Amino acid sequence: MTSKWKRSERVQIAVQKSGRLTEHSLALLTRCGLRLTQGADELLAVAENMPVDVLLVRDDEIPGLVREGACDLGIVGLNVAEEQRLGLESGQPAPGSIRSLAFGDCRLAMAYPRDGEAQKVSDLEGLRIASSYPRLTGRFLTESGVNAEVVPFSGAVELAPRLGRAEAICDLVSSGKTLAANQLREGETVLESRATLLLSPVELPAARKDWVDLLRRRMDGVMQAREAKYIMLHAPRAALPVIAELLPGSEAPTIMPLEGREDRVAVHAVCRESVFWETLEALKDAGASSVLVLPVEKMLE
Ligand code: PRT
Ligand code: ZN
Repeated sequence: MTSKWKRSERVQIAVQKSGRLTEHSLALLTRCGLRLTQGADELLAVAENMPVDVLLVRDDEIPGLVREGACDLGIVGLNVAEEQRLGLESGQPAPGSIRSLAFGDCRLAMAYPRDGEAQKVSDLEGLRIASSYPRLTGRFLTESGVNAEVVPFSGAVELAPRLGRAEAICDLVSSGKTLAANQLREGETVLESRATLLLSPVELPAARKDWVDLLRRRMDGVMQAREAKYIMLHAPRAALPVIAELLPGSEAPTIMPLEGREDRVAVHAVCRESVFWETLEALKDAGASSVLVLPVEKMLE
């Protein structure tokens, strides 16, 4: 496909090719306005309407690509970004983690065999901990003042204790089902993780930087709109101070008169935090009626 944009203008974004972050990452880019078409080699998706290419790679490759400037932006779990950052030599520039994205939630946590000798980090002195995140694990042990051996393990870490390779593990957990199925008990949290947006430390040509900034602003907008709700209701004029207090994370609601009703007004507000049933019930108790909660599609400030 020929393009009206110069090669040097095109922003390169690294995204996981196939895994837990893929669908959400591509959906986020689509919500930022990119119309993506997959290339024949399946390693590249090209935006038709903006100078943006999406490189589809293994998640472990993403921090390196962004660090070296082969990609300007990358979307990867904070766990992967932090593990690799700890492996850099001092003074080596790391990609900046510039925004937390609202998906890929998990935690890197210690886990102990239910019937094992170690049940907490202080029991691990002189013992072995298997992990695919040896640097984060090592840092946690050091910070906990424990001298123990970290056994690097790639894949199926939860089997390490049964294989006699370690007395505890440090692994990613989301629901905890995998730990439970392997008779492991979750212990201390080493890192709370979610998908994060990485920015290259390599300086960008001006034209490309403008597009990177535009994408960053749109991602901010998508993230804000995700939680935001538009609330409409009718309320007694006298209850307005109480109602305004109850609207979560909203500034200056719009107040409008209701035809033929001196005592009641219409209130419209954007709420930036989750609106729970409890909030709606409290609004009703304060005299509100005809309460409507609508999703917000886009936000630009
Ligand atoms: O092929 P590639 O190298 O790109 O992918 P990958 O296999 O290394 O990564 P992938 O797709 O499994 O995960 C990508 C990212 O998703 C991780 O780096 C985390 O940031 C995030 N994430 C979120 C998770 C989980 N949740 C998760 N539950 N990554 C892995 N898991 C594992 C967990 O360790 C357990 O083994 O999934 C299993 C199920 O978890 P439970 O707790 O629900 O049982
Ligand atoms: Zn990986």
